[in-house]
Amino acid sequence: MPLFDRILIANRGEIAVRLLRACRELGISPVAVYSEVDREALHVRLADEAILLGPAAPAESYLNMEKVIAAALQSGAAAVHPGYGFLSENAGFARRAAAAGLVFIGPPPGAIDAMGDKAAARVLMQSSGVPVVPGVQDVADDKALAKAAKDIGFPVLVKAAAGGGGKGMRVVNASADLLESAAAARREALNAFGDDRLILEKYVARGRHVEIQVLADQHGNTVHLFERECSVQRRHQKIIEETPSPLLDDDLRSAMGDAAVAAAQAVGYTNAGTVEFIVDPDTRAFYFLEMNTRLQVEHPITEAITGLDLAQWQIRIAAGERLPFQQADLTPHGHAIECRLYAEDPATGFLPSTGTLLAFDLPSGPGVRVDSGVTEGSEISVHYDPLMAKLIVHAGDRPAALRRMQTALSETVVLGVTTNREFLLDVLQHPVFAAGEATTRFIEEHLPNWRPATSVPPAALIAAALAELRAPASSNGATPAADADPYSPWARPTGFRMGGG
Ligand code: MV4
Repeated sequence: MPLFDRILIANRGEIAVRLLRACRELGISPVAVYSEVDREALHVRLADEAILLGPAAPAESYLNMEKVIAAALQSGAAAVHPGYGFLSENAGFARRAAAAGLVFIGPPPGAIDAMGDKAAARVLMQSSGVPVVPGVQDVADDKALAKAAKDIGFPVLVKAAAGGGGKGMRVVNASADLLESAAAARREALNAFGDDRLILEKYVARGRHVEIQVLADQHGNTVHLFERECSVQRRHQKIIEETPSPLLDDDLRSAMGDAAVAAAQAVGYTNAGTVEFIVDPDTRAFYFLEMNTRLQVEHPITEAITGLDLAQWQIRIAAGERLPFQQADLTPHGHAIECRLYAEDPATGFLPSTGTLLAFDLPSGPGVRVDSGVTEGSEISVHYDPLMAKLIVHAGDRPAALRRMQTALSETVVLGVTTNREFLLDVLQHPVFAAGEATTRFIEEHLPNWRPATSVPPAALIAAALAELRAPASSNGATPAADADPYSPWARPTGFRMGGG
């Protein structure tokens, strides 16, 4: 008996492909959805059935709850997996899916809501014994704000209570800037979330961003699957993630793991989730930042060191299965690193780079995994996230994993769009990163205004060269005529090529 007969994958790109594979391996028929610009996309080709949602704009396709639920019902799917982004952390969508008789493959809507409100989450975490950054969550007026900031001590961080992932966040270094920054943050938060409440926290500068993966079934079993270090980010976009974190020892790992499990249990969490912490490398104190109530982009490195398929476990848990292991049964193995290959141009300040993929050669070999949503010929458009592929390596220890990633990136060839490949190689080779000491300020402090060492020829030139290579205009001996040598094995109809001998 399969867990579900059919599952609708409400996403696109590499994560849709990843989830389609999980369905197949569980004997479940995967159904894709797509927008008008994704008709030829890989996730559409790999699905059993694909349903058109509408125009490219997310609001008219992947973000449209009504259309996604209608597609699920039309296909006869029993469950819907939201992937990451889009509808994945939308409690309203989880409720509407359930009301339509669909299993939402994710946490209960109440847990999404509880973690979505950063002010309420801070209070709940504190009362659950999970350390939070010194700060306040209810500042009635400017006077109370000024007093709170003075008590906390500068620098402070102003965050939108309804925000997350760094949206609506502002560092304030001195009291003179406080009220202006707070007012700007309020406007931004009101605009983006329709909610202008703020929280104020001590800013842990040069901290380490370490997150803990949790997994909880619907029978009261919650475990953690160790940490991922994600300190290397550019404008809150993660670039490189690794596990184990070079900063943690077994005691700190265990304490953070326990705190993450407590955080999950405090909101009645089930399914896969991630508890984000900031760690002060000087004191080794750790503080809860937020919980991401979805499968994350960087989940494959956890799969590498645990040997568990997180996407499959999400489906099993949603179907009501019990986790067959306890915390004591889990041991991490080796070291895993992920690099995100983005279609973006370092020369324009990392703006998305669009175009047709003229060549797309991906690495392989022992301990190398590639999760990609595109192939040669794919169009990289402005409509969606510019993540093209994730390169994941696994090796016995960190130095071996670093060399394996450098090899994988060296094998990677992308023509037609500009990528961050060279930037990734330079981060890996930087002595601070190589020493395992990169903080959340690594890029701004060590690679500001980065430029590639070599320039890439224009796409038109590459296209012309590739066209010539693949379909030569004049015969140059590269493809000899079949009758040139009647004794050539290539001309024989029953030769070794036919597999007959
Ligand atoms: C912080 C912090 C330091 N101190 N909060 C960033 C995303 C969101 N999840 C919370 N984030 C942070 N919150 C306090 N009190 C550091 C980060 C942070 C960060 C900040 C600036 C630039 C890059 C960063 C990368 C990861 C985390």
